[in-house]
Amino acid sequence: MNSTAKAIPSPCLQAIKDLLGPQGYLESEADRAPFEVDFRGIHRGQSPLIALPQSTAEVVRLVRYCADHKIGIVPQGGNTSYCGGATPHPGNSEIVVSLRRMNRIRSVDALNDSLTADAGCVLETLQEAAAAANRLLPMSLGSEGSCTLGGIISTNAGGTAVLRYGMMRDLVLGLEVVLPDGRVLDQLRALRKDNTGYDVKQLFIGAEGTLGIVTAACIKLFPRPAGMATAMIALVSPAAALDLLAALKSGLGAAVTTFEILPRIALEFVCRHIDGTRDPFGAQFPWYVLAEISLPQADSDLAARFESVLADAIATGRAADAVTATSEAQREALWRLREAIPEAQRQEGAGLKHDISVEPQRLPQFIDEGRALLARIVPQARLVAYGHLGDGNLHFNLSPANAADHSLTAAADQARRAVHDLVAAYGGSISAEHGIGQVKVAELQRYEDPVALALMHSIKKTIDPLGIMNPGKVLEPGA
Ligand code: 2HG
Ligand code: ZN
Repeated sequence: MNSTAKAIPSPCLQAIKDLLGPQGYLESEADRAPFEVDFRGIHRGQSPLIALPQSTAEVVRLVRYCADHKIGIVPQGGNTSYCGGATPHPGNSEIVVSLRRMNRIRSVDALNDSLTADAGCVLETLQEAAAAANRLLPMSLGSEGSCTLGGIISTNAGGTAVLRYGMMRDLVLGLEVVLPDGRVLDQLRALRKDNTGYDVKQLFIGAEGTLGIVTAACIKLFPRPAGMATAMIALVSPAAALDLLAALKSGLGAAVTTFEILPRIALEFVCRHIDGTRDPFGAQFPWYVLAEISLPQADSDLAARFESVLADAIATGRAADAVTATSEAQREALWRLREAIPEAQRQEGAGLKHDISVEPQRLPQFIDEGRALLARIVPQARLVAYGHLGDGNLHFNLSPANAADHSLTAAADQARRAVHDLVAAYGGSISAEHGIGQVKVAELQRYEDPVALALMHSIKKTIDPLGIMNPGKVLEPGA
């Protein structure tokens, strides 16, 4: 099943509509439109019907029907995939399934630090429910106001606190998944310990909907931080940033929650395009880090200890300057400088994104080599390398020189190949947090360990022999 598959015949569409009931689908062109294009407007497809099931039982009926008639299914959460992972192919051969009507929080257990909810719940709503129980749901990312629990599980989302709490994979305790043949994998448990054979649920985390539809999940909560300190630190180089990270880790240990790096050009983009932002420093520096530390208990000493590590870093030349937030408003203003980078970069013209990771200590050298490579291939383009330094994950992005510069678009394939070859030489990942979707299917095929790739294909064939689940995403169909 692929993009050349036939359009779904009308009698099948009618049967699906009957099965879901009048509230259970969207059909008009205007209603379907937002589901047929990714949020960046790069990938466009067609789905004759957007299914909106309201229960796991309805998802089961829908999936069974699609399996019987070999109809492709594209699960879609908040539709913020960077890789076209939730966009249907053209040709009206696939049904988009949105669980947005399945948005019930089933339970919040403060004793076991866990939350169980339907997959259609929006992340922000879950964060609020955790906070109401005096707990922290540590997953936090730019799209938290729209992304859904099912989406962040299916894409194994990262966000800005991975350093401390891990990725989504680390936060899931239990899952409920409707398999491509309509069976339900019922592992919706809040067990902290379960060593019974293979951890099957992990297969569905990060599978981008290619193995089934996640319908509910139980996730870990944590104590709410009572003590927190945030600073932006100016630095001369990424190597100096890593030195600072080491100093923070030895001075404050597990309290280090966020360590995000941004180059001068990213700060300039943000200050140029995003209302209400400004450079917090009086002078210009080549690099900046947004660092945040947090502790579950109130600690009057925390800010002082943080500041003393920073003061020491400045005194010893590891850092050039630092600005510490003294109010929540200042904290938000510093965070805005980091979180607004994708939007600000978008406004600088059609760019090229690389979501890469290498071991953190190798990043400075990677940046130098990558910059030199790109200077040869796309000399006019501007490198905007920023991201989750503490996780070894950089968005090694490029922006054109100006609106008239089309050299980047023309040489995009060559530039991408060069960056990914370099990543491979460093033993890194060509998709650290955004997944594969439809954009990186060939890249996965090219760079993944062949044994791992063969296992992935066998798993896909075993769980989805008809290839109806998110066809053509992650793996080449029928390969
Ligand atoms: C971020 O870290 C996101 O801000 C987006 O992962 C990265 O737009 C990007 O390249
Ligand atoms: Zn990121």
